[in-house]
Amino acid sequence: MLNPFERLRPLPSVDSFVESEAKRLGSIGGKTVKEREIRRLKDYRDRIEVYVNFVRAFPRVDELHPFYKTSLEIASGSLDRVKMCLSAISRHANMAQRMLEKYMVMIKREPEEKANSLMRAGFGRASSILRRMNECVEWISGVVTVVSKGKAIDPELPTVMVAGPPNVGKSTLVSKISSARPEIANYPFTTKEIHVGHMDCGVKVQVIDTPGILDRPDAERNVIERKAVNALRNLNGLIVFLFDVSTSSIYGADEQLNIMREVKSLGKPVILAMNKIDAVDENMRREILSRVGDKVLEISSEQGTGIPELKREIFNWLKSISQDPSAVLDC
Ligand SMILES: Nc1nc2c(ncn2[C@@H]2O[C@H](COP(=O)(O)OP(=O)(O)OP(=O)(O)O)[C@@H](O)[C@H]2O)c(=O)[nH]1
Ligand SMILES: [Mg+2]
Repeated sequence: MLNPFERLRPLPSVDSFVESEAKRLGSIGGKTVKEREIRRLKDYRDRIEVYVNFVRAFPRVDELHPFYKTSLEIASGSLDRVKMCLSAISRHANMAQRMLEKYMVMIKREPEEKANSLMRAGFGRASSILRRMNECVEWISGVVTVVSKGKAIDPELPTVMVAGPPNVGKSTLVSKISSARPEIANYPFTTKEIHVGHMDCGVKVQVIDTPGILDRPDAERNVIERKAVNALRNLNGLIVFLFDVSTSSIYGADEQLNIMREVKSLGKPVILAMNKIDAVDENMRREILSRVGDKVLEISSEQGTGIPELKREIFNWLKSISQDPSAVLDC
């Protein structure tokens, strides 16, 4: 499945739409005056379809996969407002079209000398109806600009999600094990979007780079963190949780362990790995090892240490969920 918003394009604002249609009128002729004025209104009616088609092409909010539904909620701030605006656009576009049809009938019935003024009255009334939806048109166009650019994530593919606090080396790891090439930099929140790449383990595996998350309640999380939490909550798969155990780690063991607990509470399979083992802070390493309880890999995403073991764990997980384990080859 592709990003369901991928094909949507922002709408023209009503003002620019009306203005460009007004300019077109002069180029529309007809054999008689009546025919010309009717053709002008018909042209306008047909072009209003751009708004009707937009609403038709917009995925049904309640039928979206939870991951994409939440992406829309994060981008828009309110799914109710999305629904309200879609219905307002559809309603006003339809009303404007009906109004134009009414005037077309009137032009047909009335004497020819009234045709031009009726055309202008119809054009004006339909345009006023459209203007009432302009706030929604501009707002939803902004939302569409954001969501249409979202990476195409397939909720049905086997998925490995790399998660953890900011700056722990998630993007570095994703770029080592998959085709994704996310930006890597030595500051928190370098990754602001969900990125996706693939790895070939005989079967195609989707690898997701998530933004960092901080140790704080959901309600206090910023938009970037919410994108990560959305992927972790709403996509099914294996989570690779990274700790930064280097001497330059920004976060202490407590914060990192709290975030790990939150991620584990999602109830998905989790592989734990201490990253940056090449620049290890021994105290941090020992503290995390002793407090985690579970198996923890020791890796250096940058230098490749421990990556074969990590891939082996991914391979084992993949085999365990596969309907045809013999199709799973080394990752
Ligand atoms: N020494 C060492 N540095 C690493 C390792 N992995 C990543 N780094 C460095 O850590 C910094 C952060 O790396 P990123 O991969 O951008 O970290 P991230 O977790 O994706 O960061 P955000 O997207 O900001 O959350 C960069 O300067 C990397 O070069 C490692 O294994 N060892
Ligand atoms: Mg990153």
